[in-house]
Amino acid sequence: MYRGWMGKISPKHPRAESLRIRERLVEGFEKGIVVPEGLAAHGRGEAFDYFMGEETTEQARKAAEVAVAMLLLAKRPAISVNGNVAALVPDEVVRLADSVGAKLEVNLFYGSAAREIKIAEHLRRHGAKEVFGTNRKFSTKIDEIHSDRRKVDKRGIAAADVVLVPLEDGDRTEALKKLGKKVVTIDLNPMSRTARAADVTIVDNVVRALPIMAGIAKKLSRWDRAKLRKTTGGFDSTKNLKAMTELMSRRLRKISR
Ligand code: PTJ
Repeated sequence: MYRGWMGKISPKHPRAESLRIRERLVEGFEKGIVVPEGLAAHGRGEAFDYFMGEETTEQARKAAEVAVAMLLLAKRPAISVNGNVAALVPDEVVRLADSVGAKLEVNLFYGSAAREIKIAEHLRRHGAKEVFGTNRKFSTKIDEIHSDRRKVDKRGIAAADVVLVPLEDGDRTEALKKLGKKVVTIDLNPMSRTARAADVTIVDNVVRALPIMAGIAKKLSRWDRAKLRKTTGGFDSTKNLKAMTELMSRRLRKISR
């Protein structure tokens, strides 16, 4: 069995942090939490992160604040967790759900009952009190979604008014929006369909964005609703995404000079 390079990466290696993140995913793969396709998806994310300078931008920080305010204003917020998110940021996703009062739900593109259970157990080991998405008794379908992600929990994503879908694929955001839900995403690719369809897109790596969001949530949970509404009001997601693509192309021009 491949045992990975955990602990063998020198802190002096110029790409040590990036290599450590990869190893967390490989470990998740070994545990049956991450699918092999999740490793490829991470590679695509890494490329965009490289263009961004592997730093959280001012735009991403602003979008994260708006996203947290939106989750706090929601009546029934939910956070959707896939294999990559569970492997990369289990503590932070649990902490964010606690701070904003959101339901945590396992929802997979490559659906598998065994993996759902593994991910739910993993999240519980990282402090989650309740994880939805594994009990068939509460399972329902969103017909507009054309992947395994259509299977949702009646008490979680199905009932939610605001859903956070970090590191997402395909058509789900559009389908959730058609059902009248507000959608927040974290996606390193500002050009993806999800990034463009969401109400708020945080163009950042989940390994940076989720801890930042958990920190913001601690602060904003003390704010009154009027102040939260002021934070969400006037946010222009298209403008925010445009600023991100411009930043990436400026960096590309600089690198290729
Ligand atoms: O665990 P499952 O079955 O739900 O499957 C999860 C994956 C990620 C395999 C599935 O959702 C998938 O195939 O996703 P895509 O279509 O590859 O899209 C993932 C998006 O997330 C792409 O736009 C990537 O650029 C982006 N991405 C990848 N890694 C990160 C990321 N965004 C933020 N942080 C990352 N670490």
